[in-house]
Amino acid sequence: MQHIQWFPGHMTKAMRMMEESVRLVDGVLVVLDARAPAATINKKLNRLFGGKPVLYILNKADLADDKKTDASLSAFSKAGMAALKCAATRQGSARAIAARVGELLREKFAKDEAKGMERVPKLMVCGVPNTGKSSVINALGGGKRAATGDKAGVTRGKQWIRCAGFELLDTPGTMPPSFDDQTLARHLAYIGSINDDILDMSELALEFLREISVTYPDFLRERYEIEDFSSPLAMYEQVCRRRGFMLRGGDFDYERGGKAIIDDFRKGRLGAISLECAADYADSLR
Ligand SMILES: Nc1nc2c(ncn2[C@@H]2O[C@H](COP(=O)(O)OP(=O)(O)OP(=O)(O)O)[C@@H](O)[C@H]2O)c(=O)[nH]1
Ligand SMILES: [Mg+2]
Repeated sequence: MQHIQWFPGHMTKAMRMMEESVRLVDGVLVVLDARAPAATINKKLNRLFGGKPVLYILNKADLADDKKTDASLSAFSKAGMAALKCAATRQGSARAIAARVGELLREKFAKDEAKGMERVPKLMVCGVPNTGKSSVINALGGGKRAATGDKAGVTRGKQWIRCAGFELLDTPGTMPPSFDDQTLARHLAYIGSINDDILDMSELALEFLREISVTYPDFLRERYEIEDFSSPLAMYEQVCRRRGFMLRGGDFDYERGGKAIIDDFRKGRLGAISLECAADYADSLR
């Protein structure tokens, strides 16, 4: 099985930049993927925040299994970590985030106001690649302020974005330097947080089918008409058959099949799927 490891040089630089920038902000927004809240927590980053208030945003909730998202929120709450779910690309997310940020910073800003200081809150927005950091900023800023894209590594340098209620610092996605847990590493690969160029998509698709056939078999039955769940390869070949991914001579086109499976998941075409629940990783959220 492929061992997933990805920590390009620009991430070391980005971590250093965040460590320096955190002193300039009032709080931090950590954008997680609601489908993989444990995989998208970078505990190395948590240590950089130096006691500043942190709000965890379980983004892409529209693609996730809502029951599991709610169970994850309970786990965060139990761990004493402020968290909310949202879909940054949908209407209404900005208001919910702004309200929670207001609560989180209330004390600090009440003190400042008492001293006659009036200013807008400064927030650093961070998280692993592709979780929707720039999309959260665009939601809060009301317009396309920051570049977004459906692959890992769209944002490179840091960028301050001024909007009505906040000053926001967009940062490049950063990864933990090593993945102790390869199950979580694969979850990062499924959601597009790891550069696809370093991944073996066929192997990834096999692993994905192995997992999802246990947690959401009905979705596989519905979309690909899979009936034989005896092995990941049998499922894989049924996907190729169903989607017409065949080569001349009657061989399966595994390459196209693998990409299609992962892409169907990323776009939510299989259904609302969560890969894990934060409650199952309660001891390793911070
Ligand atoms: N369905 C759905 N898609 C989203 C949501 N938020 C962001 N996206 C999409 O996810 C992709 C990544 O979003 P970005 O905002 O670029 O993510 P990022 O975290 O800034 O990514 P990097 O800068 O590469 O680290 C884009 O295609 C967005 O349109 C969401 O809540 N729901
Ligand atoms: Mg970005």
